[in-house]
Amino acid sequence: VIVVLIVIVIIAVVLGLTLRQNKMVLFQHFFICCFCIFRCTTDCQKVWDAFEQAYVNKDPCKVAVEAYDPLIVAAPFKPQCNRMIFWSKTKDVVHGFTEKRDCFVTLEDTLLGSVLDGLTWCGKEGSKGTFTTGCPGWSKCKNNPVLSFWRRISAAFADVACGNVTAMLSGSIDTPFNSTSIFASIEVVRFQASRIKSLNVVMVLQSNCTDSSLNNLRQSLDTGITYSCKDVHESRIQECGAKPEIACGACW
Ligand code: N1C
Repeated sequence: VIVVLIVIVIIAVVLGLTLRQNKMVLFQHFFICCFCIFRCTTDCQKVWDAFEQAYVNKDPCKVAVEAYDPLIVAAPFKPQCNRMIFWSKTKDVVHGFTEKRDCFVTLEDTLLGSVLDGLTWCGKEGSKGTFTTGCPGWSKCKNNPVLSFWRRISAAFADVACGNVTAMLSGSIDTPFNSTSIFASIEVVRFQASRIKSLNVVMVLQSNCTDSSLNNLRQSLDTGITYSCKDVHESRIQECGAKPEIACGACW
């Protein structure tokens, strides 16, 4: 037993040092481990390869949204009818709630979304590496590996949306439904009436269901999808998060 323990400690130390020395390796290991923990049946190497090919050996300002198509094929989204929640400028409120109650699924609760949320990565022309520093910021160029990734997986998530779909928007900004947001420009336009019954907007942070930008949302919706909007006070969201006896459908 002692010998086995010593061997495990040595392996852990060597692995730890290697990972610390090499951020790229750390990134890959983190990614693959997360995939494996998340879904043991996923072929992690296959998913990692599909992810890498999108940006490796490329100018980090020239990564098109379509570069991630093979990644979606390798790790497709499963439809979760009546449970999917979209958001714009309300990430913290949404996740504050979804962390406590198992009512809704956000993109960050899926395999790809959870593993890459909050991370930065890019490649370099003439290099096989993945870099986590020195990557172009969003203001520098639109076709960067991180933004193209979110644009591609947001589209794939919206493509499988079905049943009654929820969207949490912020009433405390000038334009709750902003045409430049990923929600407006990529997700809403992909909602299909053949799959989706209703889009139910939950307006948080300030009442604003009467805002004129929501007319644009109604107009963007595929004919046949019912629209509704409800102003919901923060205290109600917190109450629902704290009281599992309140049914998901009765939260708002
Ligand atoms: O541009 P947004 O919001 O309207 O995008 C949000 C919308 C959600 O419905 C999600 O399904 O698009 C999806 N999405 C994410 O899940 C996500 N996680 C992290 C889009 N973007 C996501 N991010 C990062 O936040 C990413 O860096 C992206 O550009 C921002 C967009 O957030 P936003 O402007 O509040």
